Amino acid sequence: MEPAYRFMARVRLPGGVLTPAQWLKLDELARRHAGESLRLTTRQTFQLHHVRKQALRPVIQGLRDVLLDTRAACGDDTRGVMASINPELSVLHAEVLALAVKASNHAAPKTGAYDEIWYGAEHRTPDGKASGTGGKPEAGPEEPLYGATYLPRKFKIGFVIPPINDIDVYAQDLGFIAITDGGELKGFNVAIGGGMGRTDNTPATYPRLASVIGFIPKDQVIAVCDAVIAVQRDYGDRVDRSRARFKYTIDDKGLDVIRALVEARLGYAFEPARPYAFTSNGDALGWRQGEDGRWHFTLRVQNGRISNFSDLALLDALRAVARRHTGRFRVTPNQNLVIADIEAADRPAMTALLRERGLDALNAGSGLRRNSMACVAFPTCGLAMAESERYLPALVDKIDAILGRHGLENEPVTIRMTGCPNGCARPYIAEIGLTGRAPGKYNLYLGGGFHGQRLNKMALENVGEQAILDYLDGALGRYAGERVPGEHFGDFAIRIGLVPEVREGRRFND
Ligand code: SRM
Ligand code: SF4
Repeated sequence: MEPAYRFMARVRLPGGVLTPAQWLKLDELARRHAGESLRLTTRQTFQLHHVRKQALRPVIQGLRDVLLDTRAACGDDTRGVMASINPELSVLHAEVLALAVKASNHAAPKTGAYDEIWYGAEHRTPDGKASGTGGKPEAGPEEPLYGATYLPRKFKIGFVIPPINDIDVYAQDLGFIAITDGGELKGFNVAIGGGMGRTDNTPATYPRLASVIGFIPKDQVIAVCDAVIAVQRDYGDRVDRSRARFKYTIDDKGLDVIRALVEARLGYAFEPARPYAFTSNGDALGWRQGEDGRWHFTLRVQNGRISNFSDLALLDALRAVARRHTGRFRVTPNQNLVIADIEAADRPAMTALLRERGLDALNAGSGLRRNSMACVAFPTCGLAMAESERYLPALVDKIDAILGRHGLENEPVTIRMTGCPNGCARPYIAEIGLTGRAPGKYNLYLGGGFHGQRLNKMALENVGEQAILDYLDGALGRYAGERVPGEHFGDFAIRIGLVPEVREGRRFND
């Protein structure tokens, strides 16, 4: 008898876009195999938790029925490729999404092992003998991008459309910042070397924001992916996994050296980066109209968790929406959901359905709650040291009371919590960041940039709830009284010296 092993399955969903039929299949698989729960992630996809080992094949084959898979969702390869949501920019979104899908398909490992293991597919050796059915396993062609050794570590790609930095482009190993002219996509500024993960009490590990190294025309995206990934494959640290991410390769060898290596592979130099501006990294909730006239409703999903809760049957409600919906869904990088591409004539019926099912009420809440995000942590994450998803809503209730006392309840402030220093909810670029140290204990960080442009800095180490609330009461009280018009809390925290500004990842632990 084998122990009842349980697994998490993560779907590959470039740009977070899916059809209602795909939603209904995910819903069915969640009900049958994953504890009646779906989890939207910070990289715009779905996780199914608590999947029994025997159910993994039915789950992965069920995904295949609706043209989904879990390829490269984990492992030392190119992970889920992100793309900005921005519902208002329909044409640009479609073009950038297509590039994100192309990059994801291009970078997914080409091995036949996935099909063999999960679909039971039979592979044939060059002399025509079957493998995977008791025959001698096929040696398999070498991976065109990954070679025999894959990458030293995970590698993350994202496409962003200014002015909304919803994907947190500076947290990507390789980020493409869309540059437009008169609404037409011209190309991308390329940003390299972003990442969040760190280890407590290990100063050699740190979060780092990606560096913008130049501009490329849009037809160069795949070539740039190949060149940058190859440089990390060949120069990344394969000895110390805690320093194997691309950000350390760049800092250890020097940005100019890495840029030159990438350019040598491309056979040309980057053009100078072109101007762009971001305004926020959050989602604009509620109804928006695209330039093609169709409507989009962005729904806040608390920490991405979709279950039938005691006060709201969210899984059932979204199944009802999927049954009615004729457009698409978009998972946002902030763990929210866009019910997208609704024809104007269908909007009244969708509005009524959202109200009837209690979904419209989910978008209420303070500016802090609307900009909050937590990683999964307990009970499923084996690396968690403290609660996150299950705790942040209660902590926000308490901070909301403080905000109310200071008249700040509508002020947008980003708060992100993780159950350990790995940073899965990108906490080191939040205005208020919390990372777990032990049950009930967190590091508190302040001073992150409102649109993801600046790292924050530790203000309190390894403290409990009351210390966090007391500190925030003082800091937010001063913010209410002393801020200059339009000043964000993160900027304020630095201006008045609550924490020093972190200009470089390497200085994060100073
Ligand atoms: Fe993550 C590992 C959950 C986005 C940095 N992450 C994990 C694992 C798989 C734990 C493990 O390795 O055993 C977590 C599964 C928990 C569970 O029970 O489901 C986990 N990460 C998540 C998700 C689900 C968080 C969420 O609440 O949404 C996100 C899934 C993304 C996806 O759909 O692909 C998630 N993880 C991120 C991000 C944010 C991002 O990519 O934009 C980061 C920071 C960015 C970065 O990579 O630097 C992130 N996860 C990590 C790390 C630290 C990597 C490092 O460089 O040190 C680990 C641990 C590791 O790789 O060793 C990790
Ligand atoms: Fe788990 Fe840590 Fe990632 Fe949270 S940040 S999901 S606790 S690995």
